[in-house]
Amino acid sequence: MKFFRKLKEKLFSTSSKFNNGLEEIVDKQKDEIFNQDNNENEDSNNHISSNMKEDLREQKKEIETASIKDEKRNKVTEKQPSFFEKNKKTNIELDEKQKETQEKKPSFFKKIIKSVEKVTKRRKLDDTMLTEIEDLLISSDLGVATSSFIVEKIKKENFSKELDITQLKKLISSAIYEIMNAPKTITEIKNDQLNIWLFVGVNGSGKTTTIGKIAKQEKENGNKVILAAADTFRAAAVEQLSIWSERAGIPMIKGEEKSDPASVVYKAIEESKKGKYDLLLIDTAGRLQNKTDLMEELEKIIRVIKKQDPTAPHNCIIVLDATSGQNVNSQVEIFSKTAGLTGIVMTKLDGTARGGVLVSVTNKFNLPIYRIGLGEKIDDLEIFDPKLFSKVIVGLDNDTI
Ligand SMILES: Nc1nc2c(ncn2[C@@H]2O[C@H](COP(=O)(O)OP(=O)(O)OP(=O)(O)O)[C@@H](O)[C@H]2O)c(=O)[nH]1
Ligand SMILES: [Mg+2]
Repeated sequence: MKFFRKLKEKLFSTSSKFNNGLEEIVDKQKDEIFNQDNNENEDSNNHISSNMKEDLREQKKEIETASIKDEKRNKVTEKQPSFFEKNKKTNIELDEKQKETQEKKPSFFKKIIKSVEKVTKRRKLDDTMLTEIEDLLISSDLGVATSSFIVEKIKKENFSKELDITQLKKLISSAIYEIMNAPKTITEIKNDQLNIWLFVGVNGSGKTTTIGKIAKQEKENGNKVILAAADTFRAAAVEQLSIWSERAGIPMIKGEEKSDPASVVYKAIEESKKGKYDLLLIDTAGRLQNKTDLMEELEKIIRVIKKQDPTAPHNCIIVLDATSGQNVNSQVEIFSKTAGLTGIVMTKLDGTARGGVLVSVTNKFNLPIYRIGLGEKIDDLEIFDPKLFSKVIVGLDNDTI
């Protein structure tokens, strides 16, 4: 599937971190097995089942027996000159046998090495391994609560089982899917009315870019779309939105520089109604969630919207930058209180190893992920697919699960 490939490529940084981390965790088994072999009497707090140990001992014995046989054959061969003189026929037979053994040797050893590798790349799920998985999840920005939820879930049904890397990935993936799959969607566009969507978030999270991308998508869906440049804070912000409006071929309403953003919103709603638009996308200035004056300005914008349509804004979408990691949690918390969020767009999932933050924020706030941003171009905005996401993030292929 084309989209799976794109998602895999764009989420490479996050998924390769997971992949390498999980491989390291399962691979630890290897070192432990050889340590165990070197020190039979040491306390066996090393996650190897007795069956696996037995297998390895047998394989080791086979290798030893094979090399003893080889040694014996070599000794016979060394003695051969005088022996061969007496019986040339036996000499030829022995030569052939030795050749045969040498030819067989590589595949024999290869087989053993392969089976050793296969056995060593499984690990018994115990508390140590669970802690290592939890640490990896936390370091991949899933947050402490979500990571421990996932680990508890895996522990419940799989404790003491011997797991290989794919099994482990599948368990984590299905736990992530469970979190991401709750049926949550943002408010659909209603016919025969102006739908007002407000975009909020901290500075530089990707609001303006996301609005440009959504405008194009919704225009292609057959909606009559208009933009409002309610970021009057910076002159460049209006200019930036107008570039997107041109790119998407969509009109834009703006106000005077440094004018009250609420007044721009008022004007935009009036004109959108007059022009019988289906969808008004409002761009706002980036504001840090801890700046109370700016949060009050946002409240004023919402009051103005509600005066013109008490059911609006029909969606209030927070745009979050995935590279901010766990900081997005406090952003969602505070913007939720001020603006009553209905959905999330997570941008910059491309090129960051912090994609796990999407799982954490969904688990914590139960808000729908409306779209994900996978790049700076107009088409780099995708519908969020929890099934694909949960596979890609742990490095599974599409045909697994
Ligand atoms: N790689 C990548 N970059 C993105 C994405 N979305 C936005 N950006 C970039 O992030 C930077 C900030 O984007 P803006 O759209 O200006 O962010 P903003 O939230 O409007 O910023 P302010 O208006 O200053 O608060 C720009 O350089 C965008 O090109 C994304 O999904 N991936
Ligand atoms: Mg902006």
